[in-house]
Amino acid sequence: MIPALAFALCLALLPSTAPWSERLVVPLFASWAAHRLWRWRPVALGVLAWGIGDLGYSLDGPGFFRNFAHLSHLLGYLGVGLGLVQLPGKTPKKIWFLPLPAFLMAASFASLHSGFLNSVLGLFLILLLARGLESAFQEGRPSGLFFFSFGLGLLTLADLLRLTLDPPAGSPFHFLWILGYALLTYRHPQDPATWEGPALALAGSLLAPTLLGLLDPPLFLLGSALYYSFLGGLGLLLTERTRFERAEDARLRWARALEKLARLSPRASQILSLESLLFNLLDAVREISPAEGLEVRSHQALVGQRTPYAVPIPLGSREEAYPYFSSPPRDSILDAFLTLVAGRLRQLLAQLDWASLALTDPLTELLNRRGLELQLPKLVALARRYAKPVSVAMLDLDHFKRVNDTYGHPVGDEVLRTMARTIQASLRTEDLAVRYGGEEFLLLLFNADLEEAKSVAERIRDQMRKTPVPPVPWPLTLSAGLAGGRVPKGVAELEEWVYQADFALLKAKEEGRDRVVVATEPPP
Ligand code: GH3
Ligand code: MG
Ligand code: MG
Repeated sequence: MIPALAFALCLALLPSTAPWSERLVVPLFASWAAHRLWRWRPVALGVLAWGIGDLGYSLDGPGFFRNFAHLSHLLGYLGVGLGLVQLPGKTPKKIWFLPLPAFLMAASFASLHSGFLNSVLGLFLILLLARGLESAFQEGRPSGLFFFSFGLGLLTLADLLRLTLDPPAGSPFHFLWILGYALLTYRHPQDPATWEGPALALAGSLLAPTLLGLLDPPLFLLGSALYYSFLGGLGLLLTERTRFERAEDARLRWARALEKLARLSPRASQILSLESLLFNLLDAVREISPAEGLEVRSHQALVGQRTPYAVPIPLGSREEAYPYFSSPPRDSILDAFLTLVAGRLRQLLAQLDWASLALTDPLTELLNRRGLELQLPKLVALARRYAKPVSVAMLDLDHFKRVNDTYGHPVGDEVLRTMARTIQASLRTEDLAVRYGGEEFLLLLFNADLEEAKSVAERIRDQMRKTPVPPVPWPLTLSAGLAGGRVPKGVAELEEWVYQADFALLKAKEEGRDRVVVATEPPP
C-alpha cells in the first residue's frame, strides 16, 4: 500500500490546473483498488494503468501526457480484459444483443472523436464483464464480483464520455471515476457479499447518469442508454439465474420423488401395512405438489386428511385412489407424476395381495403354516417381554370325513368356513388362529393359562354344536387338545407344546371325541 500511496502522491505533484480532488483522490482510489484486487493480478495491474491514464488526462500540457494517457488506458483494457476472460461462467446468448443499441450509439458518437478505439474497447469490456457476471451469482447470492461489475461499468462509461466529450480539466467529471474505483474497492470479487450492497450500488449507478444529465443533456442520453442496457443485462442474468435455479430445484424434487417411489416395496419377510405404503407414497407426491392426504377407498385406507380437492387416479377395474390437495391442482407435471403413482400403487396393491395370499389360507382366511412361522417368534417375544402365559389348542372336527362323503366337498368346505368364523369370534386380536391341516386348527392363546384355554375351547365346541350347516342334519362336534399355559422360554418350547396338544387331541379322539383334553406334563 505504501508504494501505491507514494506513487499517487508523485503523480499528484505533477503540474496541473486540475483540482486536488481529481489529482490526488482519483489516483489514490485507483491504487487502493489495485491493492485490494492484487490477488487478481491482471485486473489489478489494468486498474492501476487506468488510474494513471485518468490522471494523465487531467494533467496540463499537450501531446505527451495525452498519448501517455491513451496508452496507459489501452494497457488497462488489456489487463482487465485478460482478467475477465479468466472468470468462469456461461452467458445466455441473448446478452450479447443487449448492449447493441448502446454500442451503435456510442460508436456513432465516438467516430466523430479521436477516442474511437477506446470506446470500442470499452464496450467490448462491458460485454466481457456481462459474460463474467454470471459467476457473480454462482451460489444464488451475489459475490464481491457484483460490486466490481458496477465499478467497472461506471469506469468504462466515464472513459467513453471523457473521450467523446473531451470536457475541460477540472470539470466534476472525475467523481465518476472516484465512484467507479470506490466500487471496485468495496469487496474483493471472490469474497461473498450481501444484498444490501448491490442495492446501494444500483442506486448509485442510477444516480450517475442523472448527474451527467444535469451536466450535459446529450450525455444523459448516451449515459442512460449504456447504463440501462448494462442494468438490463444484469436483470436478464438474474432472471436466467432464477429460472435455472427453479429448473434445478424441480429436477432435484423429481429425482427425490422417483427415488421414493422406487424404494417402496412390501418385503415378504416384513409385511408392511397398506397404510404405511400409502404414507410413503404420499411423501413422494409431496415432493412434486403439496398434498394433504391419500386414500384408496376400495381398501378403506386413508393417510393424511381428506380435503375438497381430490384428484381421482384410476388403479384398474373399478378401483381408484384419491390424493387430496388444499387448493385445486392444475398442473400437467403433477398429472404426469400421478400417472406414475397410479402405476406404482397398482403394483404395490398386487404385491400386498400376493404377500397376504402366501401367508393365509384362502378357504378360511386364517393363517397358514407359513404365516404361523412368521408370527410365532413375535408372539413368543411379546409373551416373554410382558411375562404372559401362552396356551396351545389343537382342534379337529369329529367324523368330518362323513360330511364330505355324504354331502360332498362344497358342504365340507362350508363346515370348515363355519368353524373358522366360530374360532375367530372366540379369539382376541393378540391370539393366532392357524389352519394347521385339512380340518385341524391350531390356536395360540396369548395371556391365557390352561384353565382359560379350556374355557375358550369349550366355548368353540359349544358354539359349533349349536351352529347348523345345512343340509348336514347332525350337530357338528369337535375334539381339542390343550398344552402350555406358561410363559414360553422360546419358540422351540412353544413348538413342543404344539406336539403335546396334538397328542392330547389324539387322546380326546380315543376317549370318544366331542371333548377337550389337557396334555399331561411329561415327567421332567
Ligand atoms: P376324526 O373324527 O377322527 O377326526 O375323523 P375325520 O373324518 O374328521 O378325520 P380324517 O382325518 O379321517 O378325515 C379328514 C377329512 O377332511 C379328509 C379330507 O377329505 C377332508 N378334508 C381335508 N381338507 C379339506 C378341505 O379343504 N375341504 C373339504 N371339504 N374336506 C377336506
Ligand atoms: Mg377330524
Ligand atoms: Mg383330522
